[in-house]
Amino acid sequence: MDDNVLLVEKKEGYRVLTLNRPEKLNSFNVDLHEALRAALNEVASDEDCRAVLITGSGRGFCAGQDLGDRDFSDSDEDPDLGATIDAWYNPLVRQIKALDMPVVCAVNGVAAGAGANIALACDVVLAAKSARFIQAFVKIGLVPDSGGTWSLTHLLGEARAKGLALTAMPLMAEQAEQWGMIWKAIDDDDLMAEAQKMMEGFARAPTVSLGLAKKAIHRAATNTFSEQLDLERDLQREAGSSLDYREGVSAFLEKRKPEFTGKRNS
Ligand code: T3D
Repeated sequence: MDDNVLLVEKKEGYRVLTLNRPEKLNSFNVDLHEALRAALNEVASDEDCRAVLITGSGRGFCAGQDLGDRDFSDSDEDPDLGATIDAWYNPLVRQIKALDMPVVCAVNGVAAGAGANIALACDVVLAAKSARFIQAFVKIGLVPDSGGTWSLTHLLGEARAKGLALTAMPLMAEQAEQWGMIWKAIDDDDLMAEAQKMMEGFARAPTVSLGLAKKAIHRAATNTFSEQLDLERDLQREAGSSLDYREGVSAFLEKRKPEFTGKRNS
């Protein structure tokens, strides 16, 4: 395995994961999948890690699947792309969704194919103004994957989801922000500084409550209003027994800044 395909930086309270195959616009090969899976597993089991930042090196964020690994010109057999989705892309986006802490994506350049949809699976998407999102799949005869049909439909509605998926039209970061597909488009030179600032905030945040809020918002996509009220009650009960809730209230009453530990176990 090539160890260099993913750069992992341990910061105080958070992790920065940088996709690092710049000459291929950080497209995914098996090495990159394996490295990212291992890094996210490690994050999930690290009590001191309270947030994750995913970004890319070079001029692109991620161009999806490395098509160099999909050269079937010498073979008559049909490839089983469902198997690679099962093995890699679906577990990856499920892993991102299931992490009980914020996952921020800093889209530093073009995000195409699964690269676009992995970004959309993150909790907060920041993007350089020069970045573009492309549902490139139809250009090679595929359908959007990595949760793209779900994310686009929920974030944008059917008309825009279909427009992007069926035409593969590039969507610039500022338009993506205006449409509500991402949180914020940022001047290129300021992207990483803003992302780091956000991460430093998350590293001092009440992590349990952030994780529970993330979970509740995911469930809102399928729950009825009444089911959601019940879920909020249950999650509030859980949040209310966290150390950070005690600290938050004490700090408010004592008119001081709270010092949240983010500990998941009281
Ligand atoms: O297969 C399965 O397991 C199923 C799962 C599929 C998931 C998917 O993601 S399918 C979609 C795969 N991705 C694409 O179809 C996107 C292909 N790339 C592009 O359309 C363009 O590169 C971009 C629009 C992303 C960027 O265009 P541009 O003009 O800025 O850059 P470029 O010149 O096309 O690319 C720069 C280099 O990166 C170039 O290499 P070279 O010629 O300088 O040696 C190019 O070949 C390489 N590159 C870009 N994307 C990929 C790639 N190499 C391998 N795979 C890529 N996906």
